[in-house]
Amino acid sequence: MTLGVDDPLAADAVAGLWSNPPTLPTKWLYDERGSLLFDEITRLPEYYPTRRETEILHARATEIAALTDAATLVEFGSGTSTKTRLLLQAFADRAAADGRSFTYVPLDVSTEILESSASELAQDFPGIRIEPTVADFTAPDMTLPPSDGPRIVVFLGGTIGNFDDAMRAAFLSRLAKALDPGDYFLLGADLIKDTGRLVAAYNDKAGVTADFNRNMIEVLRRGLDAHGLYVDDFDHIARWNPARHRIEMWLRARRDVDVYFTAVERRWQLARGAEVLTEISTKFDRTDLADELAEAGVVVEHQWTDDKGDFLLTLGRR
Ligand code: AVJ
Repeated sequence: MTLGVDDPLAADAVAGLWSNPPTLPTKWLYDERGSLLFDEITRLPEYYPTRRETEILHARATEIAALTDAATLVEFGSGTSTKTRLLLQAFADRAAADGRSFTYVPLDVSTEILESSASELAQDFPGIRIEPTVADFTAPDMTLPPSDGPRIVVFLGGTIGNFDDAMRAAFLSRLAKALDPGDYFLLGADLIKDTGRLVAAYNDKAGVTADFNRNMIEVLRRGLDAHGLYVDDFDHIARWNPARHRIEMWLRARRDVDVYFTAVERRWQLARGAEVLTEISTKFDRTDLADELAEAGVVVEHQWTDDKGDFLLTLGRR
C-alpha cells in the first residue's frame, strides 16, 4: 500500500528523515507499546519528575482549588489522569460544599485512553461532569470549551519541555488568546539541575527508556512497511545539551542502514554512527519560565516546588 503525504506518519517521516540532522516528531513514541513503556518509566528509580510533581500536587491541590475557584478544569494531554485525580478531588470537594457543579474536560489524541480513563473517573467522582474530548492541543486552532465560571487549564508532566523555543512561544501565546480574562493556567515543568541526575533519568539501568526510544523504529517499520529497518541496529542515546538546557534523545545507527519504505516508495540510508533526533526535554529556570509566560500574556501568581527543588508547578492567570 502506498501512503500519500496526507498520512501523518508518512508526512512526518518524509519531512524529518531526510533533514539534517534527521528527526522524527516525539509523538510517534506514544503508540500503545510506547505509552505502556512511558508508564513504566514514571516508576523507575532514576526518573524523578512524576514523583516530584505528584508531591507538589498533593501538597497544593486544596490551595489551588481555593485560589482559582474554577468551574471547569481542562487538561492538555490527560493520558491516564493519575496525577489529576488530586486536583479533581480538591475541586469536587469545594464544588460540593458550595452546591456548585464542576466539569472536567480531559483532552488527548488517543480515543482509547480517554474513554477508558473517563469511565473510571466517572465511577470515582460521581459529583463531577466529565467531558472527554479528542483534540490535539498543539494544533494552531486552539479553542477551549465554554464554562459558567473561571476555567483552569492544566498542562502537567513537564511535557512543555518537548517543545523547542519557537514552538513553546507559539503555544503559550495561542493559549493566552484562547483563555478568557480571569481564567487560570497550571503548568508543570522540570527544573535545571545536576547533569548527572538529568542524564540518569533518561538512561535508566533497566533499559526501559532505551526500549521506549527504540520503539520509534518499530512504529516506522510497521507504519511505512519498511524493509531493512531493525530495532537492533540502533542504540539509545540521551545526552544533555548545555547551551539549550535540554536532554536530547537520539537513535544512533550501529551499522550502515539501508531501508526501503514501501508505503512512501523511498529509500533511506543512514551511515553507521549517524543519529536521528527523537525527543527533546527542555529543563527550566523558574524566573525565565515566568518571564516567558508573562511575555505570552499570562501573569504568574504562584510557583511551587517539591522539597528537593526538582520540579516546578506554576499557576498563572490571564
Ligand atoms: C512525558 C515528555 C514529560 O520529557 O521527561 C521520559 C518523556 N522521555 N523519558 C520527559 C520521556 C523519556 C517525558 N515527558
